Amino acid sequence: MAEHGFDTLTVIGLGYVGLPTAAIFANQGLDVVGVDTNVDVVDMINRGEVHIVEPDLDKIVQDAVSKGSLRAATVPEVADAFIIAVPTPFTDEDHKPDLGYLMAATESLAPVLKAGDLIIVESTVPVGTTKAVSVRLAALCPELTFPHDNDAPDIHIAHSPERVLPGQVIAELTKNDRVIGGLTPACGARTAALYAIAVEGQCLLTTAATAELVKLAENAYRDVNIAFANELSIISDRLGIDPWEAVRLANHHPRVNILQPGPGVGGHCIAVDPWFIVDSAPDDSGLIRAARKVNDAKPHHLSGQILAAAAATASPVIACLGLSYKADIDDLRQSPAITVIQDLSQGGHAVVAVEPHINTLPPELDGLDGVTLTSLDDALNNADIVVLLVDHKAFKEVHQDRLTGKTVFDARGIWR
Ligand code: SAJ
Repeated sequence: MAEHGFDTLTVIGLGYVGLPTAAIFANQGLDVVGVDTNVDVVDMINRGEVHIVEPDLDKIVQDAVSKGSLRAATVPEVADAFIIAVPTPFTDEDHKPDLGYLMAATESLAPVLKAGDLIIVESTVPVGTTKAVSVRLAALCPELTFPHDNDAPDIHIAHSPERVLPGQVIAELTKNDRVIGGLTPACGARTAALYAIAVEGQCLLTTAATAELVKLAENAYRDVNIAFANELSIISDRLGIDPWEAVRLANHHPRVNILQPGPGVGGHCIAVDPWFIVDSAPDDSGLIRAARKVNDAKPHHLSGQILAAAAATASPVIACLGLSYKADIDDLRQSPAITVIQDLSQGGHAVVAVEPHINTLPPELDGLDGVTLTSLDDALNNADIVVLLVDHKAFKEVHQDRLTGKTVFDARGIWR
């Protein structure tokens, strides 16, 4: 056994957090198995390929697979430590946390657990979930003791939320400080020992419940601040003021740092996690709920403006540039761009969508009346109205001459 106490690691969930985490530990000399229920993903990774657009990820995965220190499988294997990094979405109807993937991942560990193992929940979860993981495993593994009711348990369990920013995951995985909440202090210390193998940032120890709230608070903080910028932009529209200029000038104040208005907030984190706080304390979370509503309403505000312009043009072709939830990635989850296009299609308009990072329309848009996916060139040649929804690099480089004579909505403020 290596001096730090870990030879083998199993990472459950090979998404944008789990896969780079697995590769980074494998490149530090651990024998790592990555687990995913998607067989195509498992096969790709075992060929040394990746299924996610993320700078440098392909290289570190290829390195680890070719060295033999990383392989993928569909079920967990025996290991010294387990990291759970599966999605924790919300239910569409009432914004309740959906812990189905997390509990399935938890239960999948029961057949392989042995005394001395460490389990780390990296998925973002409502307060109390890490303890619930321990309680569930205790029910499934009566021969082992667990930390929710034992100070010297056979199994250590902690929450250490991921904090990486898509687009710069590899650097942030190693450099960011980590909050580590053990169910007992020993659980926290053991978790810090594991991360110390690969993380240069500080490991900050606390309780599991505090770590759970810290992660939710980080994303709710950002959501509230983006909501402020988005509300300011709606006010600016009404007053005929350029919101990006107003934000830029306000930010010259030494204690003001307003975020950027945009078409709304997307992604599987900031648009989701604040609801976990609202769900835990519905009567005390008015500001957090209001911010979610402002950001969810923003794409409809934008589509209302576009529909008004379209009504003044005979049979307009509307080009929508960008489908992903933010720049230079291929992730379309909760993307405000999709909502805008759905609204425009419902308004009966022809929409040509451009997204350099995908080849086919996503299910939410596929089959919608008048919506097609095309190239940037084609869209700019044929459109009467051009809507910039994502500040992808390729769109920043569009020459202003290409927009002459067209009605332009720049929802990211990059063509001003
Ligand atoms: N956005 C704006 N204006 C801004 C900043 C962002 O409209 O000034 C929009 C983006 O376009 C996007 C959305 O907000 O639609 C979210 O993007 P983001 O870049 O703010 O965040 P994510 O969702 O990609 O990643 C966040 C990060 N959290 C924080 O910055 C507090 C990341 O560190 C977390 O690890 C990640 O959530 C997560 O997985 O929880």
